[in-house]
Amino acid sequence: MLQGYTPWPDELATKYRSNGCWTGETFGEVLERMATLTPTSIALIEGNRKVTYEELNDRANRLAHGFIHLGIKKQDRVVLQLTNTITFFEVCFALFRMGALPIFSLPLHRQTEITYFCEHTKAVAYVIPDVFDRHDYVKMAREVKGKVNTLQHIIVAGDEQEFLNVEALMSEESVNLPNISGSDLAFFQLSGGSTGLPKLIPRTHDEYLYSIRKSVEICELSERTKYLAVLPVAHNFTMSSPGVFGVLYAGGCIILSPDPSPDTAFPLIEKEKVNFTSLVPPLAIIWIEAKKSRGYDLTSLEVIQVGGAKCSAEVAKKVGPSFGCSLQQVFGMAEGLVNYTRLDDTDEKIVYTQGRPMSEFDEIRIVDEEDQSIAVGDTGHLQVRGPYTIIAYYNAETHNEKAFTHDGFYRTGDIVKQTEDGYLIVEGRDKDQINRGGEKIAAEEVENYLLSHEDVLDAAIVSMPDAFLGERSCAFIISQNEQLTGQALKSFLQLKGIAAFKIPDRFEFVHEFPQTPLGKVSKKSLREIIQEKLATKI
Ligand code: OOB
Repeated sequence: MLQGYTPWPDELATKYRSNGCWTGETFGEVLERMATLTPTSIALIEGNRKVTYEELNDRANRLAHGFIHLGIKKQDRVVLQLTNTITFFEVCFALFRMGALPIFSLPLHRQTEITYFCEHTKAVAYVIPDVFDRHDYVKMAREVKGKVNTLQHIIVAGDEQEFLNVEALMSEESVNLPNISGSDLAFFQLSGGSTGLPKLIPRTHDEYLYSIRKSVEICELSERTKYLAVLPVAHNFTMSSPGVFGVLYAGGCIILSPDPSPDTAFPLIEKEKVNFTSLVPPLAIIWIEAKKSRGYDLTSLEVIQVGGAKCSAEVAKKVGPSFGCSLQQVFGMAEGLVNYTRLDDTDEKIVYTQGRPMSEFDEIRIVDEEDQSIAVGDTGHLQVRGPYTIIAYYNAETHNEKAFTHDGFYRTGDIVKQTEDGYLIVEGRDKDQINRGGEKIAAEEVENYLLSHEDVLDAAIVSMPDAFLGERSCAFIISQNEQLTGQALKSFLQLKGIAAFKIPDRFEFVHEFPQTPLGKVSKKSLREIIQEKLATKI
C-alpha cells in the first residue's frame, strides 16, 4: 500500500462492489477490450495524424514495456504534463498498464508547482512536451530535476536534448507486466484547493471507471460520438465527465484541439463533424460571439456542455439557439461528485440549474454552519459521499480532518440549494478560493508566495466580480515599502515560476486589513471594498 494513501474502508468497498458500481475492471483492460471490439475505428485525431484503437493499444503496450526497461515500477509516481496530444494518451495508458501512477498536472503549471508535485509524491519521472505555447518545458524540467533528488527520468515528447524521448522508449521486447486490479490506485488529480499548496486526489480504477460508465450512459456517448477536446485533457471535466476517457470507453473518436479559440476549434468541428464538446462559461461566451461572424458549418454539434464555473442563465439561454444543439450544464469537482442536467430535461432546468448527481448512490446533504441538515429549498453547504468521491486526500492528514466529516462526507465548500426534484443550484462558495473562469486559485497558496517577497508584510487575496470570467483575483497588500508596485509583485511571481492564472489581476496597497469580530482578516469586507471601487471605477 502506498504510504500516505487512505484505502477505502472494507465496509464501503464491499457495498460498492455488491451494488455493481465497482466491477474490478482496469483502464488497461478497457483499452484492450476496445482494441479487440473496434480495432480499426479511429480513437484519436491530432492535426493530420489519426490513431486507431488497435494502434493506441499497441503503442501503449510498447511504451509500458519501455517504462519497465527503464526501471519504472508499479506504484512509482510520474508527473505527467502533456498537452492535448496523442502522446498524452499513449503515456497515460502505458502507465495504467504497468501500474505506475501519473500525476495529472496542467500545461500552465510552472517550476514552483511542478517541483512541489515531484517532491510531495517522490516522483521518479516527469513527462513533458519540448515547447508548447512558447514555453520551454525542457528548460523548466532541468531546473526541477536540480531540486528533486528522487527524479530520475525526464521524458520528452519532441526534442529531448540531454533527456529521454518518448518515441525512443517504445520497446518491441516484451517483459512481464505486473498484475493490476480494480482496487489499485490508477492516478492522482489535483484539487482546486483553498489552503496552502494543491492537494492530491488519489483515484482507483474501480471508482473512476464507475464515474466514466455512468457519465457515458447519461451523456449518451457511443461509437458515433465525435468529441472535441478543447480544454486541457488532464482536467477532470475534459477527462471524465464524460470527457476523453468516456469517449474511449464508448468506442467514439476524440479530436484534439491544441487551443480552445474559435479560430482553431470551429474549423475542426466542420472538418471532423464534431458532435460533442465541453466548455467553461467564458469560452461559451467567446464561441457564441464568434459564431455570429464566422462562416463555418457547425451543424454537426449535438451537445455543448458548460461547467467548471457557474454559467449564468443569460449565457445558458444562448448556447442552444446559437449552435442549434443542446446545452448540458455540468457541476463537478475533481474530488468526485459530478452533477449533470439531463439531455431530455426541460429548458427551465437546463438553463437555471447545475444538474443533479449522476449516480443514485451519491449521498448528498445540504447543511448549516453546524453541519445540521436544513429544509429542502434552503441554501446551505454541500456535502457528499459516494462511490466515486474520495474519502481523503493523499498525504494530507491535518487537512483531511477539516475537509471530511467524521462520517466520511466531503465538504465541497460550495453553497447550494436543491429543488424539490433534486436539482442543485450553485449559489456561492465558503472556501477561500477564486474561480477565475473555471481555473481555481487557492487564496492561501498565492498569499504565501507574496509573503515570501521581502517588502510584503501581509497579503490577502479575494475574488472580484468580472463580466467575462465571472471572477478575477485581487490582492490586498500591506507593504513596508511605499514604492512597491503591483507590477513589481507580478514580475516577482512570474520569476518565482507559478501558473499565470494565479497571478493576481489587481493589487491594492493598504495600511491594515478589516477584521472579523474574532480578529481574523475579513475577506467579506475586502470583497465589498473592491466591489465598491469597481462600481465607482477607481
Ligand atoms: C471542476 O472541477 P474542479 O475540481 O476544478 O473545481 C470544482 C469546483 C466546485 O467545487 C465548484 O466550486 C466549481 O468548481 N464548479 C462550479 C461548476 N462546476 C464546478 N460552480 C458552479 N457551477 C458549475 N457548473 O470544475 C469540474 C470537474 C468535473 C466536471 C466539471 C467541472
